[in-house]
Amino acid sequence: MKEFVISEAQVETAVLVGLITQTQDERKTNEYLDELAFLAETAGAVVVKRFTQKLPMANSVTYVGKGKLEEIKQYIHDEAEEEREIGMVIFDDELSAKQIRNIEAELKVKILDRTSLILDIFAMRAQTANAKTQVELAQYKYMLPRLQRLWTHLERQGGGSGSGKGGSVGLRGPGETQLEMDRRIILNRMSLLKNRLAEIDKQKATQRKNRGRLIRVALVGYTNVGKSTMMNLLSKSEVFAENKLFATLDTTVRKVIIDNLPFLLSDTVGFIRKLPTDLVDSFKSTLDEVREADLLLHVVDISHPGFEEQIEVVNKTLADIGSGGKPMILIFNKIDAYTYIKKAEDDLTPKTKENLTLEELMRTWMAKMEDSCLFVSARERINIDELKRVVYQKVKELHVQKYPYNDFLYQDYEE
Ligand SMILES: Nc1nc2c(ncn2[C@@H]2O[C@H](COP(=O)(O)OP(=O)(O)OP(=O)(O)O)[C@@H](O)[C@H]2O)c(=O)[nH]1
Ligand SMILES: [Mg+2]
Repeated sequence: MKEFVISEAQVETAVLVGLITQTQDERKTNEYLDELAFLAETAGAVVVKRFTQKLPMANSVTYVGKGKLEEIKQYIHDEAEEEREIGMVIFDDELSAKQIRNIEAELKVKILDRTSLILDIFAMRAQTANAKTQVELAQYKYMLPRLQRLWTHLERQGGGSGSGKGGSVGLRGPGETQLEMDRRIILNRMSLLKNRLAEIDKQKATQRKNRGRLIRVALVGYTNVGKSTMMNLLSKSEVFAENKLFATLDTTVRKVIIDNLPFLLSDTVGFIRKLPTDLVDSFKSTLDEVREADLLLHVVDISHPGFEEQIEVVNKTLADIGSGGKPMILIFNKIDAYTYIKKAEDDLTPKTKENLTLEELMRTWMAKMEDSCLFVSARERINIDELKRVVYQKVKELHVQKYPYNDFLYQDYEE
């Protein structure tokens, strides 16, 4: 039964590469690379080194400049000398087929970009038929424009004559045939997957219709902010929550009752920056729950230094899927973990956001959002009664608007 014994899991080592550009300063790049490292860890890799380069924009041939690529190559070589193998190099932005091909030829290790890394995690996390089908479709979507690269690779192994530009001319004929075949196989598979998803969509739509006249509330937010923890807290259910990115991939719906008011609450996939719209599209049926919700609970991790940008990313993604104008309550979670840098009394330079106390931050946001924002800790159960009260009020309001003749639920609450 040897094959069933999982051997000492082999940890893959990874190197990260990011750019500092006109639109992305050094602080931002470092934050993005922190997130990329977290993604890599979630996928099971260990990050051993980061490379950054200042460029006006990404180099269309090799992403980084020639010198930087040489530096990375040298590093991989030196590590190999020390018997430390670098398993992969991960780039923070989506790479084109051409870039991947050129970089791979130079570095000779596995090349990943942010998108393929996220897809890898999605594939690892997918549990339900729905999630699995969506991930597979997204993987093919990613692969299709990069097919040529796979083919070139095969041809190289097959010992195609010549190298570089000279070789590719003579190889054009068989290459295109092979490429066409691969393309057709993939396109067929994609249409099969799309049909399957349409079928699942239909089932889900029927399920949703049968749910009756209840207000639908959806938890949304950046990945790892605590949506599932909050779902568990409100619905007393057991949804998988973990300190990893994309712990949740499919949508869970629970009937929740606060006092005597029942409503439906859904927990769904978290959002992340630099996620290609194509990928978001693949999650259409998962996100239908958000699209059809009456109220959004937008959960924010206030202990994360980049939480304001995360709010923007979520709002933008919501607008992209056509859910921009929905009633929303902003829930700042993890207040137990909030930290700030205290300024010295005699320091007269203006306070930056790193210097704000939780109270100051709360005041700023409350002024901006009026009564639709809250500060809680789902894990430490701070302010949860307040959360329930606010959600109750809002759901009740929406319920009376939407189902005016169906207000029997509130009998106990008639004053
Ligand atoms: N300190 C602190 N940690 C929290 C709090 N709420 C959740 N967490 C932790 O944050 C991590 C992520 O929580 P999840 O509930 O899985 O987050 P999620 O938003 O569902 O994440 P994805 O499904 O991966 O997008 C877990 O380790 C939780 O224990 C909180 O109020 N305070
Ligand atoms: Mg979750």
